[in-house]
Amino acid sequence: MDECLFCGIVRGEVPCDAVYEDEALLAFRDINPQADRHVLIIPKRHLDGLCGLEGVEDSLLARLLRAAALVAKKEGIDKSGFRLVSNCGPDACQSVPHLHFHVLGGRPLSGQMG
Ligand code: DGP
Repeated sequence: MDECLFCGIVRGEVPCDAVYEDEALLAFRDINPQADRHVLIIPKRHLDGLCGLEGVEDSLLARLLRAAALVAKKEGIDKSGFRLVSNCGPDACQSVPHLHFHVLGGRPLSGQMG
């Protein structure tokens, strides 16, 4: 997946403002923030999205979810609250086909989900 934007970020070819990294995951600020705090969490390995998880080890998926709480704490929004979103496919406006979770917070968010 050489042409994948987020794979380019993982390889360091595309700059990012990283907030957390380990051997499996990278978290960095969204280039177009939709909230005061808006961080993307991605697996370093390319996965297309939520519908491409067949055969993916559960431990990686658990790490992604745990990283959301870690990032929220680092961003100082674990107590005030945050939202975790993963857009999947065209109706959800997924624009980058590399699995990612949005961590959004830092202000009261809309009660509307769609
Ligand atoms: P989605 O629409 O759910 O696929 O979210 C993709 C997000 O990726 C979108 O909120 C904007 C963000 N994004 C796109 N290009 C870049 C980039 O080059 N750098 C960073 N940091 N974020 C990007």
